[in-house]
Amino acid sequence: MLDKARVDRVHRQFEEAGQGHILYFWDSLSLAEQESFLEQLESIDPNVLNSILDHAMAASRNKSYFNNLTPLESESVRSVSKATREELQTWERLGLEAIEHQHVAVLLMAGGQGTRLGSKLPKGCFQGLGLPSRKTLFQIQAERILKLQQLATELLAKDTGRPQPKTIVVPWIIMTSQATRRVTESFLKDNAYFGLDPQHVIFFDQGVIPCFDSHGKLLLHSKHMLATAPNGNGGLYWALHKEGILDELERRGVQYVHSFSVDNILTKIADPVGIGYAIQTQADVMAKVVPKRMPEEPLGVICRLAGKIKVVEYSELDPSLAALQDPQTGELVYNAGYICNQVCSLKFLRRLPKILEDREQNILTHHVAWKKIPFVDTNNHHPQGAPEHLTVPDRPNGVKLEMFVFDVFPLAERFSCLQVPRSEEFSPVKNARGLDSPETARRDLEKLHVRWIEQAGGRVVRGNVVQSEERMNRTEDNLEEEPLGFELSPAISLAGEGLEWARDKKIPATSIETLDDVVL
Ligand code: UD2
Repeated sequence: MLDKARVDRVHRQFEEAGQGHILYFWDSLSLAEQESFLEQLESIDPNVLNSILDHAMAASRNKSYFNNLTPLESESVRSVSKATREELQTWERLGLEAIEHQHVAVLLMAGGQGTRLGSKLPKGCFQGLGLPSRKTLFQIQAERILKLQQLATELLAKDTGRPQPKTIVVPWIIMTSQATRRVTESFLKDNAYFGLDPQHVIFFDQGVIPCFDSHGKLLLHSKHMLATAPNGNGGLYWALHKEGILDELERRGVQYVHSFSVDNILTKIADPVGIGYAIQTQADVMAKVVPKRMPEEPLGVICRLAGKIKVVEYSELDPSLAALQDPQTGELVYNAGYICNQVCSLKFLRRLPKILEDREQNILTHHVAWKKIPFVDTNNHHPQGAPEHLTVPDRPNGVKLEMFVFDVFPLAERFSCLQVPRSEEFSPVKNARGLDSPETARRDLEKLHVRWIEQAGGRVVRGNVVQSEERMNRTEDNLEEEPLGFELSPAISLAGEGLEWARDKKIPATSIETLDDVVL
């Protein structure tokens, strides 16, 4: 029997907040259902939720801030391709030293549902990338971390003159959501973490937030459960604190956290150059950017709002601003395309929960995403009636509220920005076909690997035909029908290093896992 006063309190709270409809089925629920529903409701303050929704709706309608938006001035963006060799070496050295001292952790944001790809699995486990190696995004990332640890350990041996120093660890922190946790964890476990030590693979869950219908009413997912959704990748900061991850990182001596999205096949994980640049600029946050390919490209743009750093998400940027061109260069004015890849100092991450707690600051205003949200329609049910029927809408019927990972950037005391070559660092898997799809990601990875071989003085051949990068560019349109099938495992090379063996050699266009695969 549930405590009546407790039940009454919760019921009253929701009714007074105008959300009493969610209790429509209450009397028909079993005791266990009532108990679990009550627990869910007690974890929520409906007044706070209403006000989050109101703020988010008001913010989504407010376009006046566009008048005060200015592009990020070019002096504020350093470019890897324009940096001198000395600068690159300095940044790389600083980054490698931080990794050697185990000051670096990597954080994968893997709480998103990846619906655009048309797969129910978390993106990291998606089997349809079609790479010659048949690897998934999770496997590629794990193998890159493994290789990085190996390279850093070798470097430490060289630096200290000790042949067998301790193994350098780069902890892999994985943020999941209710939607992705179970499958992600068991996928990695079933695959023995692709060689990584599970002690250093740390999972934590971001929060969820209830969904609303178009009239601001909470939606039910069942008779005794609210419909909820992950609270956006900006849920990261609060969850890092609440789940004890910041303490764990501190305990491990971590000072810099490289965070990135799950779907970019070219992510340079814990890239020493990027980390070194963040260290040299003493940045709380260092974000990587690429010039946007076209106004509609789905990248946030880093710009300034009344002088402060601001990232405007692609879905929110006024199309006329997105299309503005510099008449002299023909380049887009809002061109600093955010690629969901940043290094944050642990000090900054530690400061955030306190700031975020202070609601007055209203920093992480939620963003509104209209979605098709399955729901139990109280209008079509008798409260005591048959088991519920989930209505699956065929058009957006409600809103999910999301926080964005970059909305804390204005809180950084020092912010820096590094423009990176797209061909080396950015090719996301977003859609099932066309742009930003498995085909384009596969092609971009192949092109990069062919280029590495060529830079090392070798040639990739299929049959007797040389597959130079130049040729691949020429035949870009045919690549979909005719994949080359060339791929280098991270175990062979992480960023083009260690390929001296390829000099003056013809390398077969296959997946190369070990040097035994190459008949030299
Ligand atoms: C993200 C960026 C966009 C651009 C683009 C590049 C945000 C808000 N937008 O847009 O500006 O950089 O990527 O590809 O970052 N995720 C979670 N929990 C959530 C939602 C998302 O962990 O609740 C993860 C998701 O698994 C992915 C990353 O965050 O790894 C980005 O999410 P997305 O793929 O939905 O974002 P997208 O492509 O709209």
